[in-house]
Amino acid sequence: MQPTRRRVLEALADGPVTGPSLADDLGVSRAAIWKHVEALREAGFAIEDSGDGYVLEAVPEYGGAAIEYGLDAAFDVEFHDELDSTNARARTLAGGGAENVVVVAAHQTGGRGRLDREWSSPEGGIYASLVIRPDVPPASAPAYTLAAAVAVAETAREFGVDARIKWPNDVLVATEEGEKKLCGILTEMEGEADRVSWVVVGIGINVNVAAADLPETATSVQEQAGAVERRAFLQAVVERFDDLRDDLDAVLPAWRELASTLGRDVRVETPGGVVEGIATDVEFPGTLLVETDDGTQRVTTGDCEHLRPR
Ligand code: BT5
Repeated sequence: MQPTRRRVLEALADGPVTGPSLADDLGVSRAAIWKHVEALREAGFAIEDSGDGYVLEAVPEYGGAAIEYGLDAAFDVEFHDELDSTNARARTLAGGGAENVVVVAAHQTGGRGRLDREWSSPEGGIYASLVIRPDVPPASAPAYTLAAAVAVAETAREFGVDARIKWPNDVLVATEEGEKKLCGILTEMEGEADRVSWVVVGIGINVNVAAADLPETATSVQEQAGAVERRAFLQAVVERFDDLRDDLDAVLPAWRELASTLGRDVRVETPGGVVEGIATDVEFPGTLLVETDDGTQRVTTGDCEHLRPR
């Protein structure tokens, strides 16, 4: 958000405040204040003009300004009502040098999972891609996928959903019909041999979406706990991710706490073949340890299936 607009909004939240006094405080014209107020109203902020001045009555449920308002993380928000894929847009921004931006779309027309699978992206869900430029070797990049899974699972739990993480990138909920997927994460990156240039962490979360509008294997926050404020949900995810990206040592312990995969019989389809056994642990940056008949195998990438219900 443009800095003056942010300051106007903050002043209105502490209001009532009159246009002239706000203009004085911020060192801008009264006309400029009026323009900011109108723009904020257009973005959905309810701003009343009481006898004593302007006051902020309500913040919109979602939208770029709404997400930025009160966000306690070093990210700018780029919001679109519609995009083919927030990851595609984020990659373009990253290629142009952007950093610490979160691209958000109200819905996607070409949302993608791993291996170019489709990601169903109806209105009501959260579709967000974070662009970061961490000073780490490319081998560390998977840690950001795990960090995002932790951020989403912890947030979902705060909002009343019994969410757990399936290695490496799914947030699931155990239901009577088996485990159902609440969120998927798609991390993409570009880098040199020894240093990452950029990482895009794409997060799709089924929030205020009816189960009927999702694949059969999916569930939503709405289905599990009722509709929630997407703005607050996404803010919590971005804030937690922001903390973890600066403290990668904290990722694995938090991930283990929330993992549904550890201790389970798993079948992992890797590019090098199928690995079956008991998942015993994860190692930095996100390697799964599987105890097989032939000893411990370390799996860095693949599709993991939980073989038996917990
Ligand atoms: C993922 O892939 O789980 C990563 C999904 C990442 C989506 C986000 S949305 C914002 C950003 N922009 C994008 O274009 N992508 C990212 P994968 O592990 O390959 O799982 C894909 C599979 O999940 C599909 O083949 C379906 O079976 C299933 N699926 C599709 N849409 C779903 C949904 N909305 N909820 C749950 N499962 C879904």
